[in-house]
Amino acid sequence: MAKRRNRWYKDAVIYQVYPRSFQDSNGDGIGDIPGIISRIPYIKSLGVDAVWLSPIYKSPNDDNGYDIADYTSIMKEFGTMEECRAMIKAFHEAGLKVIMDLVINHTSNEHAWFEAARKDPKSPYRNYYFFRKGRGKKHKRKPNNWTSFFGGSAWEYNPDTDDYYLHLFSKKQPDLNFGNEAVVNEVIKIMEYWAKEGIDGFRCDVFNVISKAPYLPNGEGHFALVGKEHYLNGPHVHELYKRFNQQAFAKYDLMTVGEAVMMTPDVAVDYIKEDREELDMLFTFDHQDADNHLGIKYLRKKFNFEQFKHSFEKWQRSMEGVGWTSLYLENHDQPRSIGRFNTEVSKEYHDVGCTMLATMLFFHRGTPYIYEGEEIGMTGGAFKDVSELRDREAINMLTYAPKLGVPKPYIKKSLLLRSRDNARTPMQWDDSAYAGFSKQEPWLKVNPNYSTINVKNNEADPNSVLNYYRKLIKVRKGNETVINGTYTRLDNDSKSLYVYARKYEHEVILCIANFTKHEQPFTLMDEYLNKPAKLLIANYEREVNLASFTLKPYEARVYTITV
Ligand code: ISL
Ligand code: CA
Repeated sequence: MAKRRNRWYKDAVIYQVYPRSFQDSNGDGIGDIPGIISRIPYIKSLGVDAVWLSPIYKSPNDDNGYDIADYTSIMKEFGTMEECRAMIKAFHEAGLKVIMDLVINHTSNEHAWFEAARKDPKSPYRNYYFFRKGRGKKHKRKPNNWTSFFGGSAWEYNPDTDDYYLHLFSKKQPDLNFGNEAVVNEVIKIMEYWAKEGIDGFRCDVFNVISKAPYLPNGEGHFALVGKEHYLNGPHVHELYKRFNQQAFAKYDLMTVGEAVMMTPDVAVDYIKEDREELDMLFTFDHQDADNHLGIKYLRKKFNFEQFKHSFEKWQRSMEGVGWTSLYLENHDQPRSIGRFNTEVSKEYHDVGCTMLATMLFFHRGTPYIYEGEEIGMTGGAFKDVSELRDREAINMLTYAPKLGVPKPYIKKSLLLRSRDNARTPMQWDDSAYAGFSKQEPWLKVNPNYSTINVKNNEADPNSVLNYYRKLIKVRKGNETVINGTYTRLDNDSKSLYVYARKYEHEVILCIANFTKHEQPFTLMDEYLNKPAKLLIANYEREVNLASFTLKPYEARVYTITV
């Protein structure tokens, strides 16, 4: 069995690029590969080790590339395969690894497999998907009661063969049938294809929903994600990832991070325990749910600080001695973090809010991910009307949420505040028109605050959020305690502070973060009193007496203590 031993990602920081919104090179308002290439020096300057690119494959863009029409060619708006090769080469020459998005739960309905399957019940591709006759005498009822992540039934009628096909996401994203050996082999071929193109890893999209219970039984309940108990961590999922690991991930030395939908630590262990040889780490969501009900981001609730801290504590402790994990606050699906998690978008507290959150995140155990624009404190909230939104999920929610009894004005407000487009607005490079992202009006509105929040301004200011990130990344690099240390939460359920310690041999890293805009007293735990302590990093430049001091608004301070 091929075994991989170079676990470089444990000492790495990874930068996520959302290609559509990163840099347009040819003035069509859409980010592209030449645009990404032109910004490699910037990415390199952050001190990160790798990039994760959201999908760049051929796609009709119903879900911005998460609907793939051909896994081995490039979306025409983004460029060509040759340009893609040049990009991979350029990243490697800059010493950066490249992680590609692997979206295999579903293809686009414009994928050749689906086009063949849809038309002809005898097609060899028919069983690549889930086609089922409708229920009832006249076959008019959907094959089962499952609902889609994007709202509504998970079944779409196919007039060509008078039946339905399953789609857990949009109706343009039919689910692949991993019960079919041919599908498994096709997918392994795709992994091999990209491995041979020289990439260094995969971010596995919704990796834990790919194995469905045989016969697709009805699900329980009727609100959101009806049917989930029949596909979340489904019957053959471990077998599948073991095979992917043997035949691709380990064989080609690929790092993997699985996007884990509704994951719990006890289930996670089986995927990421090193001797299981399945995945390297997971993206989990618990901390994202501290300001919503039922894990649904549009059902707003007031930020629950204790829940937020508890989710970090829970995952940190349960993965200790078990397997690796990832750390993130933002990605292309989540609202921007500044303005969330008790921070605020205001002149006074924007920068400290951003740097506090980054500091708090970075000293946990795991690989930190930074989402494009997070490092300059880009904000959401640019949209004034839902007509400005482009995301398929948001558009669908407008129709489906009211059907589930969520009032329309409520869902509209939620979408303005939280829709995924909030994180997808064009990257703010400078204060020229369209933020230096494009010469033309971009596919999605630029946040008007680009005239102040942009890379150029951040570069010019030694105390900017951007320059703080650079410092933070450097400080974390090679730190054995950050990589290996145990985790203990030490804030006694404080309503204002998050305090935790990491311990490795005789070193403790103590991270103290004030999640409020008010001054807060801090007293050092007895066990660390009078021990040699050294400041590692802080987002206010000042000296304090660690034994007892008052934290400034959103202040974060990290110390190394010898014990
Ligand atoms: O963002 C969400 C809710 O608002 C999630 O439900 C999200 O859809 C889920 O985490 C899966 O996300 C991934 O797969 C989707 C794609 O739309 C997302 O962009 C991707 O990150 C389907 O491929
Ligand atoms: Ca372009």
